[in-house]
Amino acid sequence: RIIIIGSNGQIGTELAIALRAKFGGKQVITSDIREPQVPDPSGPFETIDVLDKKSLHLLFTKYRPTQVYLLAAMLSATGEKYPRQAWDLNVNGLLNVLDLSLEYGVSKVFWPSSIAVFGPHSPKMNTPQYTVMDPNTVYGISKLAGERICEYYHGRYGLDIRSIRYPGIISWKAAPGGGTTDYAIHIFHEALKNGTYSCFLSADTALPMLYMDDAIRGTLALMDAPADALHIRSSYNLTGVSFTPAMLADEIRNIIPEFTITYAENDPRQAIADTWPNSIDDTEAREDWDWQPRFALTDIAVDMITNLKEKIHSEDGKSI
Ligand code: VAH
Repeated sequence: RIIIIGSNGQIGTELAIALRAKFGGKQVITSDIREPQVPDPSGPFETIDVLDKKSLHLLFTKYRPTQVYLLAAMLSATGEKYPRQAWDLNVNGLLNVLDLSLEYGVSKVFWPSSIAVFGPHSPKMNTPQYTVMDPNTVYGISKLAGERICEYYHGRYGLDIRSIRYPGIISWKAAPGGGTTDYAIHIFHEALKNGTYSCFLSADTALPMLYMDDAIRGTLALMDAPADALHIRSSYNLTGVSFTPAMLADEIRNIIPEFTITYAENDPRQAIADTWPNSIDDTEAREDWDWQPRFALTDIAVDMITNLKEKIHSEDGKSI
């Protein structure tokens, strides 16, 4: 059985869908700090606080998982508002899950890191797997610490923990939660509803991004890879495509010609984005487990608008 901790989040929601499709609903236990807005009757859900080790113990005893996916975290922008809570959730939540995974003999664990582990002195273009890393957000610091902890638990205790440094993830099924890259999601909602978007990052802020379909496929490919093929036990660089808000606006205008964009000044998320890479070198993922992105920027824009149009239409019941 598989347990997903943090299954209500942007990535957790879609990992649950993919893992239930692959292994069967009842084999995948979803869990989060509160009930999901839309329950999924195909499999069990448990309310869990990953910082409450006692209740986590009960969860592992009840289901005796063979795999655990830990997606519970506080992202970059929210983490700067609540730094101690972000450190506590992102680091102690991980330690709780690693300790229990060892205790219960879990065969594989997945934990997401982020390109936020790079900082102002990391190379900006084609940032390599190994380089200077001086993150200056609590989120980035906690993810860098988490990577060191994962590599330690693998090296010292033999825990088969696998990790990906996700870039900004773009999706339409579940809302993102407090990220700096979330402009690339909000822009589609605003384009469809209001025909205009006030972007909190500047027009030329290039960031590495990944479409959710690619992120899920890549995550499952990593988890399916033979252990001896994996040479990285901190966290794998991974990316799909890099673009700026101006480039994304152009793509949207190709589909919605009347779309306009404006740029807000002095948003705190600009200072965070300015410390992150413009693009990522994911050679090791390509070599070790055949990673290959499929969604280019045009594909992302088409897929987002097609699906969001449908979603907004079915939710509002009115044509747009
Ligand atoms: C964030 N979406 O913006 C996350 C991600 C690289 C960005 O870590 O915080």
